[in-house]
Amino acid sequence: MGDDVVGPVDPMQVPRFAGPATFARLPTLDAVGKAEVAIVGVPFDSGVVYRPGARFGPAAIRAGSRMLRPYNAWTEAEPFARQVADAGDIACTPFRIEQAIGEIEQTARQIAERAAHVLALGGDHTIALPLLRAAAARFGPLALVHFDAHLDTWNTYFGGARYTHGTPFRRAAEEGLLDLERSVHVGTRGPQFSADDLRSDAALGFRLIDGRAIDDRGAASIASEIRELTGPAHVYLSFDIDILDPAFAPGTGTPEAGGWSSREAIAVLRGLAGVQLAGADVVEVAPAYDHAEITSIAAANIAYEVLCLFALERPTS
Ligand SMILES: [Mn+2]
Repeated sequence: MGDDVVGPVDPMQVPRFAGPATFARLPTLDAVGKAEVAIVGVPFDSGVVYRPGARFGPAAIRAGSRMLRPYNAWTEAEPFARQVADAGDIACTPFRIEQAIGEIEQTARQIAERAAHVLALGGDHTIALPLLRAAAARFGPLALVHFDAHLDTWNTYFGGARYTHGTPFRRAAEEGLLDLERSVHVGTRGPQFSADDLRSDAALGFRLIDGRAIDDRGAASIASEIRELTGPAHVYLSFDIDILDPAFAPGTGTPEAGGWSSREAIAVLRGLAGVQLAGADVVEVAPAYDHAEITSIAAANIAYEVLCLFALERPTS
């Protein structure tokens, strides 16, 4: 760790159940001024079509992150060796979705002035759109690697609602935020409205690695395909916790049976070492439906693996 890097609170000095309520008990962004990666909570859930409650996701994920340790023995990443800091929560209105989207984008842009990368903790999946806007403003169109039970490229809900947690990636595609030749949905499963859902998603240009691939060919093959697809492009990684089976993530807004285990998801993420990660989010943790912190601990560990990918990214030359 560099001399000027401030790491997590030492668990040999302060017990893990004490100390600051930041992610992994890291310093705040205000305390350190600048960071390689800023973690920010986005407590917004007004875009959900089923169970609300992801506004409490950031606090739950932070609570689930208290056991994280600074060395990933399986990828040899040291995610906190460069400065990682907790930027707190973005204040956004729960009443008007389009206003909230603007507030999230604006605050994400402000945080990006003090951090090379932003990792957001949701919040429902609506937040990916303003986060992508902010990231694309800096990095250009992004290769999207989207882990989710759902496509999230539906067009509208309820007579024309365009900004919801089921539509962010159609809006992002329309706005030119994505490199659609290098973007992929991973883990998709569950019933669709019709075959048109898949056809219209493919017509936008997304690749699909559906949920069965984990059984048919395994984590290493999935990770390899994602690495080949994204190549040297800047990647935005969006991780909806509902890619996990409800047994591994009961605390979420739109659960679907038959999902991945947390072990499988972590294996795929570890296989992505070397992708050029620009930004990321972990979304849809709704702790009111959780039990014994199952979902929030899984989400915290997913966020940790994403931080390891930032630490392992190819050096920019
Ligand atoms: Mn989603």
